[in-house]
Amino acid sequence: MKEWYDAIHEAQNVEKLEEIRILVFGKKGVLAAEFVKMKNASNEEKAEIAKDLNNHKTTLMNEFTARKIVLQTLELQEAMKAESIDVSLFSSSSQSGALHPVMETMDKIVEYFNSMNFAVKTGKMVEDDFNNFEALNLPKYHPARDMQDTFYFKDEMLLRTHTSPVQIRTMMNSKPPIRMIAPGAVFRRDYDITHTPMFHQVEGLLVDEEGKVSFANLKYILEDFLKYMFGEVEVRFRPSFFPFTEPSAEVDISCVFCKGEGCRVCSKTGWLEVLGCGIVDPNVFEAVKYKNVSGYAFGLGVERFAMLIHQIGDLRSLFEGDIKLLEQFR
Ligand code: 2NL
Repeated sequence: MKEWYDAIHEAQNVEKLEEIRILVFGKKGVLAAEFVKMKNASNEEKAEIAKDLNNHKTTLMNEFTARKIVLQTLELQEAMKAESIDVSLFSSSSQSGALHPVMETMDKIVEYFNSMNFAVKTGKMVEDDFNNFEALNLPKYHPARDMQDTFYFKDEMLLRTHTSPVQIRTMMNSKPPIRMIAPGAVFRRDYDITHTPMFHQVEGLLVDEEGKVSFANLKYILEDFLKYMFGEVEVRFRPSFFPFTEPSAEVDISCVFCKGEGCRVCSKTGWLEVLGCGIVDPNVFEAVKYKNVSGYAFGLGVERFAMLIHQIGDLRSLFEGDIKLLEQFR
């Protein structure tokens, strides 16, 4: 039995120890064989042998248990050493993101109007008919309300087609004067080279006592704003029409690509349209129950600004999430 005791004591790993356990304590093992041999002995001898064998069995079992704990502990330590992570090693560099050019452009626009004391207001993207259309002098059966142009839900709810509902809600909830911008996502059923079903707008609104707000005030701030955004460009105002302003104008800058020489982007005109604006129509003030006030308003598409600032040719590339494009705007 001494040799088996030594074998257990010197086993080098748990696997080897298990082999020895089967050889010693197993059904066909060494101890079992000794107990079988005992059958042939006399009764007195049997008692003597059995006592002796049981003593050996206990000694071997104790050693087996002790050795198993030692080996398991050692193997666990080995495994922990092998699997541990060396935090002092250099890691592979992780990629960092960047602000999307549309958001960067929006931030710059907001920054300008903030510096001019315009409050930034946001609202809900799901709007109702009154705030998106009715209050903006877009009555029932106006073509802009067409199912073809607007995403409708049931119960006359819709995805806002412009951020104007934010200004309407602000006027409904607070007294004049108002000096605000409304940046955010808007939705129209349109998809081609120059239109996406979702895009971003910044609209502005200024309201004060009747006679205090002029087209000249509007012209001054928009010219200053466009020079802040595009550098030294020419700015021109063209008469136009919007249901919510009267008079209305569209604003052009000299083409940032050809400096007004005439190119593909400006269709050889030398000018790029960037803004719509005007003096708030009295029907809008009537809808929000404002009396004896005057105001100006304007609206612009942020994607168009981003494209002109960064010389991006196709509007749709702003919506594809292409890393190669986005990495250029770190
Ligand atoms: C454009 C033109 C414009 C407005 C938006 C507005 C809002 C209220 C009252 C009056 Cl609450 N007007 N917004 C006015 C003129 C033009 O946007 O071309 N946007 C991309």
